[in-house]
Amino acid sequence: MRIPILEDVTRRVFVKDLGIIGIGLVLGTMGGCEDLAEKIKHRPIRRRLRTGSSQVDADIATYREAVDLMKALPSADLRSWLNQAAIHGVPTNFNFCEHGTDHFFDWHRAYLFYFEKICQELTKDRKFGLPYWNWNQNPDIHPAFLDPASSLYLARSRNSMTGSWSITTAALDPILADPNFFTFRMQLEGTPHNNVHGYIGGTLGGYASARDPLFWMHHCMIDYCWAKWNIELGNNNTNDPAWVNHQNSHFVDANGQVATATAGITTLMPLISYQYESSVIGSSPAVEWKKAKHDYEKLEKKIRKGANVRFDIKQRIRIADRAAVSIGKPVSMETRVSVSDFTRILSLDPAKERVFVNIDFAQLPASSDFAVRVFIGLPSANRTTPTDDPHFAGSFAFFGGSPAKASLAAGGEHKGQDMFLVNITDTLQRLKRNQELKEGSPLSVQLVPVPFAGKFEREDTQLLLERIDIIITPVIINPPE
Ligand SMILES: [Cu+2]
Repeated sequence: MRIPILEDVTRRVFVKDLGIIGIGLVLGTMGGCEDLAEKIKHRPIRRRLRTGSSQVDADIATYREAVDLMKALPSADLRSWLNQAAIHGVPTNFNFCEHGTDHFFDWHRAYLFYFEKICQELTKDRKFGLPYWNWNQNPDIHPAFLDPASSLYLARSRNSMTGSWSITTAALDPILADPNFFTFRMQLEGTPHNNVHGYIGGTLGGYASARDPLFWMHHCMIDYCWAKWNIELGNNNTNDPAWVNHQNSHFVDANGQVATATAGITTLMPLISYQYESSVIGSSPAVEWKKAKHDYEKLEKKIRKGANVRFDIKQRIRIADRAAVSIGKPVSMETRVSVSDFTRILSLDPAKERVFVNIDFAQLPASSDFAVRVFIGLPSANRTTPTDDPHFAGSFAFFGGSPAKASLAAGGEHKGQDMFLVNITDTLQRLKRNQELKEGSPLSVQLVPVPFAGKFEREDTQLLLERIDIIITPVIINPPE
């Protein structure tokens, strides 16, 4: 059955703005233009990984078959399992992936898109969509990935994101509620993304993580977080031409040819080439994706347009400069904030401005078997201080070590994220209500490294700080639909 109006809309819109090559690329096949609307309407569904669903069971079976087929390809075939993983990284280094940059989302979306196309081609199942691992709702790794006899298995340190390192609703809600594309990315990458890599551990915790079949389900969840934030929650991506036109490369298409995708084109992929089965993330409910022609048209237009979003810093207050601290014990840094700055921080309107601690590292630590918890105004904070303490603001973790920034500049190698944001707006409001923050007294920030396993792999690991600032950013108000 044809939907002539939808077809006209999609043809007009995409041909005009992205070019016919663009549509073919996003669909993964050129085919006849007449098929466009049908292909879009029946695009593959990426379902939430879970037990008890025959559709998900079928997706897992197809995925296992695809992994087997990729593992059986000759090493000269760029679609082989190890070649696919090598695009992301090899055991000694990250290769081409984007971490810690504004292209973290779009690079990984294109990487998943082409990987999914390879799976479809090898299994001849054009309807296959990668399932995603919603670690917030289904913290246990799906049993299909735990059977040592299965090609979906790889040794990992842990089999579940439960317990004190779970990806909680309390941690996710403020991140998903951040309408700024740039600060949203930094927090989603630094907190849930890095924590899952590091806590699950094994190969998934390091450079070669894409060799673990579960990597693709973890990154599909990161991609769904971006899609939920953008499409379900109505936030806008930046329309900065430098971002939109950025060319992501080093991918391999279904036929084994080298392929690319601009950041702009990736923003449309969930509307054209696949769709998500919606699910709950934190307090954000599952919602039905818009299917009616009028709604689809509006949505597509909005996503394509983006918004004039930048990472604006209205004010920066220095807390610490270059320093080396051991992960073995917590650090507390305090700064004397001028009365006017203090008044400003305490009286700002959280609906209009946000306050973050911005932690910038000169170099990533040599080990990453821990997360760093951030507290405000609690110099005695330590490993045992609970995360429901009123002074707790948030946490972040590291994914992959890195050479020093100077050598990166010289060699241009890729690396892990080294700049982190922790939103302290609510913590400051809470401490203000409790009358714990007083003008004229120092403002202190604590960094508390806490090992995932109860003890550190290497107690002597150093954190090399470049600087720590408190920054104030304007809240972006999304225009009403
Ligand atoms: Cu990752």
